[in-house]
Amino acid sequence: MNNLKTVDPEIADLVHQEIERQRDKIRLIPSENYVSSAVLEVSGSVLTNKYSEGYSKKRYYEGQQIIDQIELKAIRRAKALFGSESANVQPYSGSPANLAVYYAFARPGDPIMGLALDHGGHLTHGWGVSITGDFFTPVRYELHPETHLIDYDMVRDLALKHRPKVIMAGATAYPRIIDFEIFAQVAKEVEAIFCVDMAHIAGLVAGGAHPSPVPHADVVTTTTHKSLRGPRGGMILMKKKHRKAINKAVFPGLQGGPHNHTTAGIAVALKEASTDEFKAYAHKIVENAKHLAQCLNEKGFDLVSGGTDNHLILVDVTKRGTTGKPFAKALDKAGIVCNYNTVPFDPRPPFDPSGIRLGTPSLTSRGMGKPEMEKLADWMAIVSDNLENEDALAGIAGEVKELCNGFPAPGI
Ligand code: DSN
Repeated sequence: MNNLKTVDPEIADLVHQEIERQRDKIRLIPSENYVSSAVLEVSGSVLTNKYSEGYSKKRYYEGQQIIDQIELKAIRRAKALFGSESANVQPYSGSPANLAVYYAFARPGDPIMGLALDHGGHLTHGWGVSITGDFFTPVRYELHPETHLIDYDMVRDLALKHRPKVIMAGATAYPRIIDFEIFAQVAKEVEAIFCVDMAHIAGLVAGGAHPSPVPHADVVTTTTHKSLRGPRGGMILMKKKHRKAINKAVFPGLQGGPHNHTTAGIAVALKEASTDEFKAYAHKIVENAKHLAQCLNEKGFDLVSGGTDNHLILVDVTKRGTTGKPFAKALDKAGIVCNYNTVPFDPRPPFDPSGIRLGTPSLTSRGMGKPEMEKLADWMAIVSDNLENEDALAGIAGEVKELCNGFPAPGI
């Protein structure tokens, strides 16, 4: 970054510090990853200089000879990788992608249905502080109080009662496989559009490590930067019959010009995700998550639903005499980065909830495996017994850094 160093040494220094942070810590936030050097290069390329409102061959500005080819390649690769009939690669991220779906199929005040945020859903699945819960009428299904699995009876009952225009499946903090077939049946019964937000699991779906929602859903939204390991961006896959409505909702409905440097980054990530190497990566993410879950169980941690089927683990830490926030902060000091998170039916407030949320996409990108999951569980147990012991936390941070040295991160 020699040019950056010359022009703006302060920002250059901060970027360098972030590189070191990402290099020296174990990153367990399940929505984060390390993109490849190829994705980084194209994301910082001259493609950022071009405006291209519209879609390929139907743009509002001239000079699209190259951009059209890039966007069409991204679309073709998305369709091929996920087996979808159509794709829109322009959403700026997951939230605009979800908003585009509601805008395409519902009018203000119409009911839309999604998993409650405090049960693992996302803000844009109709939570009150989001435009999606404010401009539409949210109907929220929850998890079953005993199993902590999605309460599919509740989904059906609420759908029959409220007749939502859109039924959203997908989650940000749900460690189990979602039964897309049941959702599709319910949506059919009430004539709703069935949308799956697969942002968290897109990489697992691409690699065949999680059932695909594409055959079941009318529309599938996703971010491109989580387990899919692409740049910060969004994508919508859909049945051909919904292409016109979705494209119109994305542009001109919600957005202006697409971020072409991101579109190219998505194209590159989709190419990478169609390799056998990526398939192995996707399966390894799940294997690591299951092993980490088992090791944490053995250390006496209380896991929501008892374990995991995907990339994510939700831990209720209250039985270890702490709460989510102080534990997450102590872990960070020990070089292990996660986020505090509510657990289902959490009696505690979201700013200091009962749990933490862990995920394995990033550490798997570094090539870590079972022995490292065992070490990680050991460290987490020690941290939980030494929340305020700065020396112990600093000692673990040193060991974590040493371990990380042996597992270089992509792009760094
Ligand atoms: N912020 C993302 C996550 O961490 O799950 C969801 O968009």
